[in-house]
Amino acid sequence: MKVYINGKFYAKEEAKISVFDHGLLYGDGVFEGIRSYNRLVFKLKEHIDRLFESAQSIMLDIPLSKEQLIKAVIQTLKENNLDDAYIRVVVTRGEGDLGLDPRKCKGNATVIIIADRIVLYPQKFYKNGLEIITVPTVRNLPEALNPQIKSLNYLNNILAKIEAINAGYEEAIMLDALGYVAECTGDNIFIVKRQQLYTPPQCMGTLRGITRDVVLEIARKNKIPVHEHVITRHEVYISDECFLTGTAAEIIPVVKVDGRRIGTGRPGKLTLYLMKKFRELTKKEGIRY
Ligand code: PXG
Repeated sequence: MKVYINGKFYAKEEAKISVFDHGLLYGDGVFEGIRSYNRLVFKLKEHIDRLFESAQSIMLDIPLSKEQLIKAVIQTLKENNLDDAYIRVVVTRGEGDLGLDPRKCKGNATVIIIADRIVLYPQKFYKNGLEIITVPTVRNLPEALNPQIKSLNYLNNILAKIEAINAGYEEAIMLDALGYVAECTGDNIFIVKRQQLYTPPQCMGTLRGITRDVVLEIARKNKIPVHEHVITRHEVYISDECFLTGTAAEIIPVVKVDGRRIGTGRPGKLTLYLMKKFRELTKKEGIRY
């Protein structure tokens, strides 16, 4: 494996950064998880745009232009000769001292690109659906740390993930501070009711997921009504279908929430249709390398 750090490639064992990097000391940085399918990078421009938006929000200067960063991602994929890859782009505040003050990070931000094989949920979950629960840890308040900033500070999600794992589940619903459904620890959530799609709006403590956007786009193209609307747990419990979206998970059906069977207890028709349409898109869209 070859890892990109600040313009150079290093073997995995040699790919190291300073212990004074504020990405490590404070989670002061931003990241993206991107995927390629058969040498096509899916939605690369969208991911790079979101990375720059996260950086803009935390006043972090990325020392490359968007075009340069796209080229660096492509170069990393070529160096690693992977047909299907999971790509992690990380930009940290860089090396500073032990204080919080980001002005002490005087050098450039650290840019890291890792391309690895994708680790998927077991296939049985796509076939039979996932069982999930709601956990006590609420999603970060937008007024405190806006979930739309894809920052290196993921403890909020990790705490929720720990609660899910402790209870014997793989994924969890996180509520916002008002008690509405926000999203899962690493995925957005959708429900289907009477052939219409519902997903929480971006302003309510959810990441504007790129897979979420793709699903909304597929639905609109195919005249499926979509609503970006607050959702309660009750509405999830009485939904006909439920599924999660994310770059790693793609679209994954949910068949049980907090012990309530969703719909028939099997992956729903509309969910399966969207999964098929999504797969078709990943086969033909993207930047080739
Ligand atoms: N919500 C959150 C909180 C996320 O972290 C998504 C939604 C889906 O967004 P995209 O753009 O990928 O459709 C994410 C995705 C993991 C993992 O291991 C997940 C994400 C990042 C890193 C790891 O599950 N983010």
